[in-house]
Amino acid sequence: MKRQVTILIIFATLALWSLSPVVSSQSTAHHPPAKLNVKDENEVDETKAHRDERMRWWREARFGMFIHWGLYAVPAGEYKGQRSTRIGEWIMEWANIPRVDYEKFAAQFNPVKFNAADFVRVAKDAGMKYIVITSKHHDGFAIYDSKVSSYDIVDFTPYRRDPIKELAREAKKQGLKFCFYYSILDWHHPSQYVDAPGKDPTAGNRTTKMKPGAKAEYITYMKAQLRELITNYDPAVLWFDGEWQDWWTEEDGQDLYRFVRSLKPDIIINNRVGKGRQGMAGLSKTDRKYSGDFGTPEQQIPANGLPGIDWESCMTMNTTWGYKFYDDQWKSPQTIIRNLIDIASKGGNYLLNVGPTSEGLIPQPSIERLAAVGTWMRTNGDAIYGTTASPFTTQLSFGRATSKGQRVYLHVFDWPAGGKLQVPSWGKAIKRTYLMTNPRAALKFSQSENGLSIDVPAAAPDPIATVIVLETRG
Ligand code: JFZ
Repeated sequence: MKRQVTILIIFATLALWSLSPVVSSQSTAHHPPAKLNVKDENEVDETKAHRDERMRWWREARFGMFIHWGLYAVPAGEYKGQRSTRIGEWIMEWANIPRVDYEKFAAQFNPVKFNAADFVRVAKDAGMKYIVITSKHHDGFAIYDSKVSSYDIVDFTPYRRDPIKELAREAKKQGLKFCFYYSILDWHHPSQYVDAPGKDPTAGNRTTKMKPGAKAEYITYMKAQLRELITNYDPAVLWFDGEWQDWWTEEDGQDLYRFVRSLKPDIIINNRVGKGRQGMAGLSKTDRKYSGDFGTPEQQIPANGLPGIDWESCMTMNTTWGYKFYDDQWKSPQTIIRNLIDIASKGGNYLLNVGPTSEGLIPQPSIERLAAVGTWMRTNGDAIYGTTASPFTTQLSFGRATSKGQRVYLHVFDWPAGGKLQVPSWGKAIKRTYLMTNPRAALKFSQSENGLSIDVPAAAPDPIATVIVLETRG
């Protein structure tokens, strides 16, 4: 025992020691690392230029793939004959499944059809620039090889392999950023239990209670897993979730944020690491400074963008994140493509979800929709990647706009009858205008104080969204 304590102390000292140079190289010379991510202009240890540099790839990317994959793919939305309109990855909660019973799904989690190269190819062909996959969801099950838990894919399933290792390698190989989701809420960890009427204490619940004295041990466990994730897979983003527990504080969030950045200084972390999130609208509250680099609207798009605020809307293609075999309420390709445009026109990113099966396949309706987005993006990607929000002060009646350098991109949803597109003025003179598909054929236009009138073809070249490029005079 005494020996274990000594060894622990040695390890802790080594760990702290090994961290310190990373932390200090991250912070500017005169600020102590403790102020990392205290986003007060007077206190930041990171200059605006440094932060812009850290966020650059993410801001340019605009479009990523969310993957919710875990044991919940086995019941796939049905338990003992019971189905629900609720989300699939919450089945341990809505079907009130005790830990010992939920664990049994692991015996059937055998994704032999999983192919990392195919997964990444599907994302890449859709025009996505990054992938965020659930390393551990609320159910506590690690989909990667964790050495600090046996509740993981290698130790607990017949698959006995680590699919995440392959996925991370493939993403790098194909030029996509690889990122992790990680849940703070944990329905399987012994530190937490459910205290709710009619609920099994070991089932899932929206909130858990923390056993007295167990929180430090749980945080140590989380940090050990996060250290594995960062050391072994080198993620570009950590996407936390499940932070709404009353036992999780903003101070805990700031500590966790610092910990993650100390392991990888240029990593990007969402606002669900702390307590800043304003409900499902997801942006950070403004009453004080909160931890996290970007806001996380969920299943919604903010009515207006917020200049200077980074955010990412995450959305499903049907109504669930984790696979449900009977959910057939699929959004149309048009809705998905227009959501991507709408989000970009407001200065945000779009994180679009797929929920693979327990065999390791992305559902065919998702594949088809992603292919349609890819077709649109191959022609029009320039009007999305690296763009910033619409320069217009009001929303355009016919669609949306994005901008980049000397160009404004009009995304026309509702094609005008009569061959003329009327565009409000925003104070810049237009040099030239053309369809994205045909840069050499200039469109005729006239400009006055009231705005711009462009001569366009009679019929919409692309009924989903036709991009018209405006070249401005600066
Ligand atoms: C969260 C997760 O719970 C969900 O499973 C999914 O991962 C999504 C991306 O993020 O969404 C929430 C967050 C909070 C609640 C419900 C869903 N809530 O408080 O009821």
